[in-house]
Amino acid sequence: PAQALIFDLDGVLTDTAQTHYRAWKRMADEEGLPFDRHVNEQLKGVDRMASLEIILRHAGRVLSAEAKQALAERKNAYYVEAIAAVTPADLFPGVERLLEQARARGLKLGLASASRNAAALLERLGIGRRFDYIADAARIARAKPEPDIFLDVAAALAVPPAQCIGIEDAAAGVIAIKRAGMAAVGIGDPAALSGADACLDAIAGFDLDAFVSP
Ligand code: B16
Ligand code: MG
Repeated sequence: PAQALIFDLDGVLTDTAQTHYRAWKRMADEEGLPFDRHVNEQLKGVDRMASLEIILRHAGRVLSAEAKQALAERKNAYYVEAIAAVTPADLFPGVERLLEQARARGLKLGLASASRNAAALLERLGIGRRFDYIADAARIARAKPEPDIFLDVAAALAVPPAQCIGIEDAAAGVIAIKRAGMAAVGIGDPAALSGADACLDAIAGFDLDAFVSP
């Protein structure tokens, strides 16, 4: 039986996938880099620098390491500015109830977000204290789709990976969960998340009885 739920953040607990998109789009427009929602799909769950590399590759632009650093920092400044306005009302419906129910069943709760802004965002959302462990993306060796961040969370929770359920909205994240040897619940388009063991339209549809025996 499952002993832990390990959540992704952006696109699973709140709609910051949109916020990331708008911050990248603002920077890309300023730089004359073609960038749209189709390219953005490839950025979900991918870390900051790797996201920029995808945008630059798509635009056919080659830049120095310094120039890339500056663009990544500018995007992050736009993102940080946007999440300053986040409140608990920005949680997706059903998140607080799910966290409460999982806690009542004795499940451990972990967070496996590639975002270096994850802890700050959880505080803004008012759920920082609900998690037993929040991975520090800056200290994870290999990004999703490698399993490192999910394995780090499982180890910190002292739960074997086979007893963990990972919940992700990104293709790279679902692959990371499966490589970690966990069950994967995808949130979003099943066609984009084909490796998931189950797929839901939104986190509100997560039924603990269906995934975790009572
Ligand atoms: P930051 P997740 C990921 O978070 C986002 O999906 C991805 O779009 C973003 O580039 C990445 O975090 C890094 O975020 O620039 O704030 O460090 O989906 O893994 O919760
Ligand atoms: Mg995500």
